[in-house]
Amino acid sequence: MTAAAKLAGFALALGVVFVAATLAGAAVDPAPRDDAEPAAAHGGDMAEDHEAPAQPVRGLAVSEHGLRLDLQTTELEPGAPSELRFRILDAAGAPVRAFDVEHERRMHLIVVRRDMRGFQHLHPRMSADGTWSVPIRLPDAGTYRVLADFSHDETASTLGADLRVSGDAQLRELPAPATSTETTGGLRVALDAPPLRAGREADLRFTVTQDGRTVTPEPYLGARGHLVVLREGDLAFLHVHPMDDGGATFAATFPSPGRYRLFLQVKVDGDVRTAAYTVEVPR
Ligand SMILES: [Cu+2]
Repeated sequence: MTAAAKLAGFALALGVVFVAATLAGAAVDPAPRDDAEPAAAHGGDMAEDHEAPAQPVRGLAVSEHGLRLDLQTTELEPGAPSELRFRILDAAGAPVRAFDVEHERRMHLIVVRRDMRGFQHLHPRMSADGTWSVPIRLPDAGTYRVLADFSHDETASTLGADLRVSGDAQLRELPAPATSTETTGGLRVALDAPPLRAGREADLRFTVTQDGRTVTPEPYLGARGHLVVLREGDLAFLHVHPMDDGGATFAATFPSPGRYRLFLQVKVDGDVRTAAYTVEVPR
């Protein structure tokens, strides 16, 4: 993302806070706020130069912006050390080899089973012919979503395709919503968020503690953490902005009511740990 886009996102977040504060100040009782359309907060001239409303979700299509994800590895054996290979093809079918750096990398790859178990965030390497590859091992059978998140010619894309791991899949329910979770290595990560509402941008703040003491995560991918948000049902990928407030805070707009799974990754003592949460956006 460009600095200008980050600033625009931040300016919009300030705008939303301002509008919400104005509504709260004007309200004699809570009813006017409940009746306010979500669009009101994003209305006006401010929203026009902001990218989020135009593309609220990504990752549902194998092709967009004239680019196509050509997943060359579509089936794996459970538990076997393997390699995942893919290319991004342009409209003429030629491999794209020029990518912009976003969050310190040219390619971010998310692999997760359809029930949102087994989350992995990988950084593949590209060979001279435009083929990306990364070692991978998927222990459990099932259908997985592969999301390639990248930017080409300053246009961000997230393309998705399915990958099968052979065997009988033991699909599981999404864990119940929670605001605190434990990672490997004994970290506790608390999620602090305002009441969520479809179509409204919300700041999601994460606080990391270890043995009751607050831990400041090390820089990871250009921020104090990296957040991936996926929607239950279609695994739509939400675009979130890290906020430059010195902590692990992200601005996210949940496009529709329903449940979402948040995967926060923080680096502590040189290790990247993942904290996952289910959140529910009410109807
Ligand atoms: Cu990444």
